Amino acid sequence: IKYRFYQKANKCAKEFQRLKKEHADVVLGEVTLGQVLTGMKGIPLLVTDTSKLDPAEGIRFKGYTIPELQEKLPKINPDGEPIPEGLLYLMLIGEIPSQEDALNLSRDLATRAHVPQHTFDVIDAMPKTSKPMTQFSAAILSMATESSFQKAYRAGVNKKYYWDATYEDAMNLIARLPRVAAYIYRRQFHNSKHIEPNPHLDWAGNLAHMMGFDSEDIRRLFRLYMIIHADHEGGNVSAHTAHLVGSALSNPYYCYAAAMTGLAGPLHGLANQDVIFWMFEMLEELDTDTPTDEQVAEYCKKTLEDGRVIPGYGHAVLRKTDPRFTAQEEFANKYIKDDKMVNLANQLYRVVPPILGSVGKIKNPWPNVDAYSGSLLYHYGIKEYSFYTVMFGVSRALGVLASLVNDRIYGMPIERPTSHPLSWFKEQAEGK
Ligand code: AMX
Repeated sequence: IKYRFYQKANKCAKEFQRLKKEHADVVLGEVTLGQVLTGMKGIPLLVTDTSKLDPAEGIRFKGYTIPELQEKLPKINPDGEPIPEGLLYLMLIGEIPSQEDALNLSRDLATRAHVPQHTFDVIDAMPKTSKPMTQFSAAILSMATESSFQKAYRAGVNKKYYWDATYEDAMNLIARLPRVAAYIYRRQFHNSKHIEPNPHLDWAGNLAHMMGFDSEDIRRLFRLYMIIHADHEGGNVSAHTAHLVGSALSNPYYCYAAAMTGLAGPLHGLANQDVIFWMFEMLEELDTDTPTDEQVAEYCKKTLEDGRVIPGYGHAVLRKTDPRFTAQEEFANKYIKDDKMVNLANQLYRVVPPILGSVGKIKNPWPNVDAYSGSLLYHYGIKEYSFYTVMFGVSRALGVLASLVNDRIYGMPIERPTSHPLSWFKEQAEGK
């Protein structure tokens, strides 16, 4: 797999270097003050090959939509969802893998899954009051002791081989994350009664197993979950953070720990916890499990009046319903009958968009991935929602770390945009 990756990526690396040399003066567009003051939205600044996000259509991974991936990627169970290892292969190599390729990658990850004891010690040393995402980020950072990249750099390896050690770190880290996540889950919510990995299970199935869930239904959900959260092009906070930190040649463990502290923000990955928290808050305040549309609408308006966001709705790029939301909605329609939280997620989809649309300033009133994921996990018995963002973090490693290996094989330089005091921008807009 590594050799196949090298053959494909090396061609792109040469293209990257050629474009840099021959076309550095090409103008890509102009930057408005509005873009600077609204989080650099829409400025084409990053090279990311794993996936591309279209505002209307949503995400494509190497050109494939989510429904196409569900159809084409290899499955273990023909009635189930594809295994995420197939998506990792696609993002690394650019081709839909055969069943054998996906299973080989799965086995490769299983052989890399050993987590060092000191990582468990670091987790155990933290108070149980520390958030699961705090424990997750610290655990990832603690594994930097194992970094091949750090060792290679110290040994003076030529920079044209940095990608090789980065690849090793990326694959080792991806392989270990399910064990680390499940350890945090069992420590926090199951009295530290840990469950050893089963080397015969796939990556997502093993995460479910180590968390204590062994049904085929949950494996199906986890495989879908791990695929839809795996990547969202390069500009989102977690992906961009890993890329930025990596541009200083920090090792992949540092990069991904930093990315996870970004994912832990409520406007990004923490929204998947906030949604379910807010839904329960609503049911409690309305004192019913089956509120009317009018009651839900009133509650949403109150949330806005209180100066809070409606979690799970809106997006910095998307301008339509997120296809990751739709994939989960279809999953629920197929496999779940009459569940309180799933019903409420469906009801919110009816009620929230017109309310957000009427506010005026909100560019996208439609739901994102986080509006549904918590309801599904809750339905299948994973009720500890302070853990949900950790699951997002396990999945996001697939795309972000595949991109990081690309960054090193392309020979990407240190990232260093220019900043100015506010007065400079004022002068540009209004003169002295
Ligand atoms: N509820 C209330 N207000 C919202 C809103 C929502 N769901 N979405 C956007 N707005 C507000 C913004 O806060 C902003 O207000 P301001 O001008 O007073 O600062 C205004 O509308 C314009 O924002 P925007 O250009 O439409 O969105 P953005 O790119 O600034 O922010 C996002 C995007 C996702 C942070 C925002 O929609 C939001 O806060 N949503 C709720 C949190 C959420 O679901 N996050 C998860 C996103 C997906 C992910 O990363 N997992």
